[in-house]
Amino acid sequence: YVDVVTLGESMVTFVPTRPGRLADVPSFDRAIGGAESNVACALAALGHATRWVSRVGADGFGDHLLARIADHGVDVSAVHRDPARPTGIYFRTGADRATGAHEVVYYRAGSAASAMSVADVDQAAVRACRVLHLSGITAALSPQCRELLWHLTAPRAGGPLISFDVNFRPALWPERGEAAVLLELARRADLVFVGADEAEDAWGVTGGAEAIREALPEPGVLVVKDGERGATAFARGPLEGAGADTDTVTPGAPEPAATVGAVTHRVFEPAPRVHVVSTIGAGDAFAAGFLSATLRGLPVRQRLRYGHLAAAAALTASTDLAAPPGRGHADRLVALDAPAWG
Ligand code: KDG
Repeated sequence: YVDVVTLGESMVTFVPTRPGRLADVPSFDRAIGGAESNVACALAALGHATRWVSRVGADGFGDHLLARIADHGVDVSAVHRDPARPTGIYFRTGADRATGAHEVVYYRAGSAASAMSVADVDQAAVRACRVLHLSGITAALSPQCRELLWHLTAPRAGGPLISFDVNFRPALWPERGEAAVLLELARRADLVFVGADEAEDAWGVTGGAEAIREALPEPGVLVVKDGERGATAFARGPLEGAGADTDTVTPGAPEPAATVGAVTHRVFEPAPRVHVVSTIGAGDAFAAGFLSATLRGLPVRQRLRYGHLAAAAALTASTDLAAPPGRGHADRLVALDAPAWG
């Protein structure tokens, strides 16, 4: 039994040794990427027992991923090796100075992880935890991966809390169709992370956090991230730790039937200002920080602050995965009052 299980594809990541376009750069450094294993590694660094469930090829890149992720203290014993399919890889540039954008090229079609399925994944290994963290990337990998997500998020009584990061990756949805799938998966989760930009790109929802909550009233906790501005959490009570430092919301629109009578708390927490080196991996770090504070029963505002601190560590590193601040240090920072926050 562990605190958190994350499930999803990881890839060996190649990052150029110098700035420039993929067309021009002469050489690459090898690193690791994969949204869900990034979350697992950051949670392990924050002191939680964590397992990552996936498939990798029976190749050198699979060996590398398993060894590096295990080095972070994550249990990889439920990862299956596939002798017939390769480990996914991807290449990306650093952030473009003018636009902040990255060039990203995936080589993952037909990968070992894209063959994850209900039959292949050890269901006991996935469910023996307090939180199961999933993301929308898996839904884009293959029909059987999507089926696996439907299975894991099916209406349930008991079992782990389901955490879902929408993680809309347009390059993985060439035939579109993401809107309905990602919305339905988010509706089935207990805790959802979504960027305001993602909600607009995937669902056409504009109007910020309130509009997203209206489109997505089901999850007990919804976190809307608004880049450098900050993040808003909506938490429907009674929620452990949702206590005194939240603002009670009386929504303009009536609450849906399932939540009539329940109080919704809304908390906005500005993000600290940092010098951004690369945004890749920041969302994963944020999810890990928020989940860590949730597991510890901290108030919602401190969960957001933990998310921001972990994200700040990722934003100031060039790799997808960066070590979050140590727990003792982070505990002191999240307990500080203004002006440190906002
Ligand atoms: O969130 C960071 C991830 O996007 C990166 O590590 C690679 O998992 C990845 C993906 O599918 O884009």
